[in-house]
Amino acid sequence: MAVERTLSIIKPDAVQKNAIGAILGRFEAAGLRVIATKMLYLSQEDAGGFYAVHKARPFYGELCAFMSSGPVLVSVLEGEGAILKNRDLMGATNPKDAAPGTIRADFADSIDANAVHGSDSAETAAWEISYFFSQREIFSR
Ligand code: RTP
Ligand code: MG
Repeated sequence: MAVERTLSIIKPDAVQKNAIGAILGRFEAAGLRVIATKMLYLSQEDAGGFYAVHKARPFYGELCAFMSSGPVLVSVLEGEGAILKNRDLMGATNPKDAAPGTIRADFADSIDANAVHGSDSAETAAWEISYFFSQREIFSR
C-alpha cells in the first residue's frame, strides 16, 4: 500500500472536551505519523472556504458556524493508506451510526459536533493540506 498524506481536523467540540491528546494518540497507535499540526480559530470565511464543496447543501451554514465556534487542531497525518485508515478510525459521519471504538462513537455528540474531519480522497487531501499548510510547515520522515 502506498504512503499517503491526509488532513485531519479535531473539531471545536473535541478540543473543548480536552480530547486532543486522546485523538492524536489513536492516530499514532494505528501507525499514522503527525507530520504537521497547529491550533487555529477559524473565521466563518476560513470555514466556508474549506467546506466550499458543501456550499449548496442545507447544512452548510450550520457547519461553518460550528467550525468557527472555537479553536480546532489541524494536522497532516502520513502513513500507509492514511486516507482510508483515518476515515476508518473516525467512524461514520453521524455518531449514531459510528462503529464502537471509533473516534466519533467515543467523542462525538451529534452529526454537527462530530469531533473530527478527515480528507475523503487523494485529490481532496492534497487540496485540504495546502489550504492550511505551506511546504515548510510539513515534516515528513
Ligand atoms: P468531514 O468532511 O467533516 O470529515 O465529514 P464527512 O466526510 O464524514 O461528512 P461530509 O458529508 O463531508 O459532511 C461534512 C460535515 O458536515 C456535517 N453534516 N451535516 N445535517 C446533515 O445532514 C449533515 N451532513 C453532514 C457533518 O458535521 C460532517 O462532518
Ligand atoms: Mg467530508
